Amino acid sequence: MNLHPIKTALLVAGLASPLASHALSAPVEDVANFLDTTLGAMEAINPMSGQVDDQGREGVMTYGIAMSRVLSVAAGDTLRFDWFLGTDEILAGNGILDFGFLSLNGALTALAHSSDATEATDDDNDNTFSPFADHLPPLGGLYFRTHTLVFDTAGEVRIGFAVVDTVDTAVRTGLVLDNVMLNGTLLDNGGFEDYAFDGTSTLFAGWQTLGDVSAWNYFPPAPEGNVGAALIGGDFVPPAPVPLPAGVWLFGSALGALAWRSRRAA
Ligand SMILES: [Ca+2]
Ligand SMILES: [Ca+2]
Repeated sequence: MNLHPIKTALLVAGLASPLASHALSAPVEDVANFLDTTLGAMEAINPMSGQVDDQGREGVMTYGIAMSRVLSVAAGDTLRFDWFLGTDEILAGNGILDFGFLSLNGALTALAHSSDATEATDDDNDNTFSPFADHLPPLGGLYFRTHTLVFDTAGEVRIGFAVVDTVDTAVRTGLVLDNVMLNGTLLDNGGFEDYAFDGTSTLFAGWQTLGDVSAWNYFPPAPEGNVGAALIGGDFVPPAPVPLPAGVWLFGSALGALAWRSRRAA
């Protein structure tokens, strides 16, 4: 009995898994599938759509990172979250715009793109440390913005967040989230704190993730507790070709979407 082919297959699958690696972003097609949206909907909010960068390269969407969860909401419920965008694209100076967005059952709302991040992270040399060279300037004294929305109808809602690289994946842009609340109450682990209970991380418990979602404990500080969730694209080294279909990145969004659709159809 020769087990070598099986071992090889498992190794390849492990390398391709974002849960195992935490170092990969996902093909943009998989971001669309994961959020139950379409490439067309994403392209509609792509700030590079129909444009080229400073080297004449097309502004196509390349790779992305996403997280989501399903909520049961009543009509009139209010969702709010704090978000922040940082990037190295301004420093890189290639004229490339990466972008971050919100998805509600596949309907997308742009949050910001890399040229919205226009303040140098350490321009006063006070050693405030961020992974990014530039970030959103403060608004009303706050680095994190608050986004609030009200649900018109009751039902299951998949809320999702993503950041997408355009043109290439060579330079980082990140969307940071924290303080996700429904009707003024923090969702269970809507604050992304890591209590590491019994050795099990609670960082992203209750959330589904696609690609390299990581802990944010840098400048500017998370508005709730000590940690936020960071969706950071770029710095991506394409892996060697693997014999797995693109759909392996999809983590179970289909069931929630189907349930929601059946309710809508009823
Ligand atoms: Ca980029
Ligand atoms: Ca937090």
